[in-house]
Amino acid sequence: MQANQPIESQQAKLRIARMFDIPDGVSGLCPYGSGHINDTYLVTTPFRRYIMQRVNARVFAKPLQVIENIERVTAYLRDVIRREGGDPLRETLTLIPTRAGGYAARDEEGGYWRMYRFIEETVSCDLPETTALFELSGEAFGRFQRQLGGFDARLLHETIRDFHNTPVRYAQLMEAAERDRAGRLGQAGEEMAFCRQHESETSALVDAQAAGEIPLRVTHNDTKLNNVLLDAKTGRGVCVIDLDTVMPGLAAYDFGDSIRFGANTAAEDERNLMRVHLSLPMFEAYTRGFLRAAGRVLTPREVELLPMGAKLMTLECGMRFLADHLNGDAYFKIHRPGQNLDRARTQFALVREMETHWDEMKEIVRKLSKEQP
Ligand code: ADP
Ligand code: GN1
Ligand code: MG
Repeated sequence: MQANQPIESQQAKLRIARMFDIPDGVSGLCPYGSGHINDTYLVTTPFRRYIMQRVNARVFAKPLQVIENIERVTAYLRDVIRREGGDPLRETLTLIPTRAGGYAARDEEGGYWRMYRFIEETVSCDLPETTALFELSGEAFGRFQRQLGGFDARLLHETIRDFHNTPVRYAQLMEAAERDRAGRLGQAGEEMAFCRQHESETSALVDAQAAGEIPLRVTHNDTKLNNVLLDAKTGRGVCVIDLDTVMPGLAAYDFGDSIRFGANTAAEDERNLMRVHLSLPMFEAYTRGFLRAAGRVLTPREVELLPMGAKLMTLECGMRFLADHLNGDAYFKIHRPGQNLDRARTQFALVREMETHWDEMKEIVRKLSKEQP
C-alpha cells in the first residue's frame, strides 16, 4: 500500500542511523510524522534527537539531486538567517553528514537516506487550530519566499519535472483514465466530468508566466501546513521544512497550496463532503501573514493572481490524487482503500467552494494588499 517498499527490520534502520556522524550512540528509532511521501523516523540519542528519512525513490528519480538541492538551499538560508540576526540551527534544516562524507547514506537495497537535527519545542499541525496560528504559518512561508528572493535558481535541479504545471497534470490524469490500470474509472465518473469542465482554466498561471506577466521564482512547492514547524509556546513559524521540492516555480502556487490544505474546514481525506468548506477567515488570516512577510517581493500581478493560485492548486492536487487512485495508488501513501479518491473529492468540493466565494477571495486579497507598506 505504500509508495516505498517498507524496510522491515529495525536492525537495518539502526544500521543506517549509525552511518550518520552523530556523537552519541543511537538509543531509539521510531516512525514519525504524517507526510505522504518519505519514510520518516525519529532517532534518539542520549542528548539529542534527529529526523531520519528515506527519500522516496519512486517520486524522486534522482535522490542525490534532492539532497544536493537541500544542501544548497539550507546553506543559503543559513547565511540569510545569520545576517538577519536569527538562529540558523532553528530556523532552517541542518543536514547531518555521514561518517563516510556527504549527506546521503545508502541502504542494502540501494535506497537513499538523510538525517536532520530535530528542531525541538516545535509542533507541526495537520489542521490549523486558529486563524492566528494560520496567519503565523503564512508569515513563515512568506518569509521563506522573501529569504530566497536572491537565490540563483540555476543552482537547483528540477527534482520533479512539471511538478506544478496544471495543464500537464490534467494530461496525466487523462492518460491515467485512458489506461485505467486499476480498473477504477467506473467509480470516478463525476470527478472526471468535473475535471473536464475545468480544463480550459488549467493553464491560467502557466500562460501568465509564459506571457511574462509573472516571474518564475525559487519556491517551496509543497507549502502545506505540516511542512512548517511552529514554536510550541508562541505558535510563531520557526522553520519551513520538507525542502525536497524547492525548485523554480510560481509564488501563487505556493500560496495556493497552503490555502487548499489549511483553509479547508475538513481534513484532506474527509469522506463527508458536507464538511468541506472554504473558511474565509482562514483565507484572510493566511493572506495577511503571507503578504506581510513576502508582500514587497511580489509584483502587483502576482498578488492579483493569488486567488487563482488557490483554485488551481486545489484542482491540480485533486487531479493528482484522482490519477493516483486510477493508477492503483502508486504515488501517495494511503492508509485505507479509496483514500486517494476521497482526497480527490475533497479537493474538488473545495474548488466549488472557491468558485462560490470567488469575489470575496479577490476582495480580501485586494484589501490586504493595500494595507502593505
Ligand atoms: P514528507 O515529505 O513525507 O511530508 P517531511 O519532511 O514533511 O516528510 O517530514 C514529516 C514530518 O516530520 C513533518 O511533518 C514534521 O512533523 C516532522 N519533521 C521533519 N523534519 C523535522 C525536523 N528537522 N525537526 C522536527 N520535526 C521534523
Ligand atoms: C505530498 O510530502 P507531503 O506529504 O508534504 C506531495 C504534495 C501534495 C501533498 C498532498 C513531493 O506532500 O505535492 O500537495 O502530498 N509531495 C510530493 O497532501 O508530491
Ligand atoms: Mg511533509
